[in-house]
Amino acid sequence: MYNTGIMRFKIHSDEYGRLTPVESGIDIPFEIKRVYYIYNVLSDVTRGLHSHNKLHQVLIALGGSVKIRIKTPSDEQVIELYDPAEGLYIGPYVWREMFDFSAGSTLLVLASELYDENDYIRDYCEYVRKNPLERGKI
Ligand code: T46
Repeated sequence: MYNTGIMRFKIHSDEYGRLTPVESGIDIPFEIKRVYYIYNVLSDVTRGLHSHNKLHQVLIALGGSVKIRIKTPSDEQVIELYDPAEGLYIGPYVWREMFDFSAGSTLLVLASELYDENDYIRDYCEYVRKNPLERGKI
């Protein structure tokens, strides 16, 4: 699927535990301008249900687990995040839905831009219609 991918981060492990560094522009393929985290989500809740025009993001399950459905008009995949040393990259024009949050889970998101509601496409039909990566295919 375009504009998505799993990223593996370094782990410094010793008898005192584990440490994973994540550096902007090095481990993450963009400058990190914003960080937010999603937590206290009930297990029957689905979040997301939108796409972005410009935004690049990396999602990391810092604790617990969460499933992410990533979707384009021609492809669909569900990825379970549970490893704090693993990130899911999601770029522009990929629909995302986050669900099945385990109790006490925290989803960290590193984003390439400051918050801008105008960058969201929240209607699936509009997303399909406006998606430049699908032009000529549908
Ligand atoms: C995404 C997925 C993975 C802000 O004020 N600043 C922010 O940086 C963000 C992300 C949200 N908000 C406000 C906007 C809404 O009033 O927080 C509220 C909840 O946001 P939203 O319903 O968009 O949250 P999710 O979990 O559906 O989606 C979020 C991101 O918005 C989105 O970019 O890709 O996480």
